[in-house]
Amino acid sequence: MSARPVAVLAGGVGAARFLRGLVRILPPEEITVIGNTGDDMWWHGLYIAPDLDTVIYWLAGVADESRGWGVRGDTFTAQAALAMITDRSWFQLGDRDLATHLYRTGRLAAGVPLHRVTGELAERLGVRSRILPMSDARIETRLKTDAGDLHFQEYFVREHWRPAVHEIYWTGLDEASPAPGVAEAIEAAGLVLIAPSNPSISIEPILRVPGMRAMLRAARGKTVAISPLIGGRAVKGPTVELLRAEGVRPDALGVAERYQDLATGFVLDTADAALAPSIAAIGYRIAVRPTMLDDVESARDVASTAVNLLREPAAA
Ligand code: FO1
Repeated sequence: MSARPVAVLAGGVGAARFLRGLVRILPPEEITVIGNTGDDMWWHGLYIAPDLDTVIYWLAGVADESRGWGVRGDTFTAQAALAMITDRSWFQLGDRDLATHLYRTGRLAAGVPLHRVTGELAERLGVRSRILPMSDARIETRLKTDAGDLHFQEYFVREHWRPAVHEIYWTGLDEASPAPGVAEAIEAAGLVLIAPSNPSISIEPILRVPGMRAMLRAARGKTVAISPLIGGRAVKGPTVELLRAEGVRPDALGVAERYQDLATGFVLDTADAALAPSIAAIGYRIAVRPTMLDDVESARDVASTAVNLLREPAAA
């Protein structure tokens, strides 16, 4: 089975780190990223699309890789001036990052759909892979928590994901459909990858877009998921807390069970090797290897493991 072209379901930083490896082992032009837009937010009248921007900045080589989001070396002059005017300044916008938000907001106001604006931004920054939003519709991830009903960014950034979460839900799904190009990318793919993103808050929104789960179920035989947990812990962010809030086992087996109708391959971290038999028992082919993505080399290794997993003849 040829792995090309490849479609990747992606959230933010974890997916970006993985993609940085994938584009080094496959022609970037043969990769389509289907990105989460549930984190998106109107902020100071600007439309912010954090996961799409994070993937674009990392693939363009301009990301602030230590912070994970935003542009390397960015300044925050406008942000400091805003903080003098309003206390709604807990979500920091760098000056170079602002250019992205100003451009996108202007294009959306001119009636250009999000998938086209995202393509323009990716192309202008020299990204050769195709970056698609999961949908052009306005979909919002929200959480019912001890601190109230919060937008994802209020939970994640303003409240530093401290409040206990009782329910995760989405607005805008009813009238949503996959963005143009998404169905074709999944259909044409020789391989679909579920990036090591937060299953509850980055991958789940993509799956909830009407029609998406059915398309991905049909693609199950060519789909590989990379575990977002190492030794039962996330590299960063509320992955475990949110799996618990959903009543899902907060470990790699819980993630494998969650994806079992969508994927047939699973890349598992060596720290979780003991879970391999249970994951194989629910129908997966498994590769066990270190999945930390803290540098390009390890990202390349994880990416090639995922790309090759279904190509090897099934173990006797
Ligand atoms: N994350 C933060 O923790 N603090 C911020 O001030 C912040 C600003 C920000 C601006 C643009 C952008 O694209 C992302 C930003 N993020 C920030 C990350 C954002 O919360 C993402 O949604 C998460 O990385 C989850 O994907």
